[in-house]
Amino acid sequence: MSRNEIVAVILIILATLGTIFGVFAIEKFRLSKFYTLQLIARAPEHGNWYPQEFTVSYGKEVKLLIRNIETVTHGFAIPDLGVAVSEIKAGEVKALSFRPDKRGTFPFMCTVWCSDRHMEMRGKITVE
Ligand SMILES: [Cu+2]
Repeated sequence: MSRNEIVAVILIILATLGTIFGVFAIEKFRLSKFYTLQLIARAPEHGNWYPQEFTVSYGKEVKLLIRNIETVTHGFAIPDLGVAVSEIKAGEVKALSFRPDKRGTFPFMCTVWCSDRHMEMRGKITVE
C-alpha cells in the first residue's frame, strides 16, 4: 500500500468511528434532555431491571423510558406511587411520567409472568 492509500484508510476508519460515536452522543443527549431515566427491562436470568435502583426528586416530574429488550412481555409497577404500565411487549419502548408525592424507598416490579424467576424481577426507587 502506498502512503496515500494508508492515509485514506485511516481517514475512512476515523470517519466511520466518528459517525458511530456521534450517533451514540446524540442518543445520550436526547435521552438526558427528554427523560429522567431509561430503564431496561430484562428477566432476572438475563440481567434484571437496569438500573435496579435509582433516585428521583420529590414533587418533580419523572419521565421514564422503559425499554423491553427481550423476547417476552414485561410489565412495570410502583404500587406505592400509583404507577403502572400493564404491558411492555417484546422489543417495545414505553414512555411514562409521574410526580412522586411521597418520600422514601419503594419497590418496583414486573407485573407480567415473564420467567420462572419473575418474582425476582424487582428494584427500588428512592424519592428524596
Ligand atoms: Cu418480567
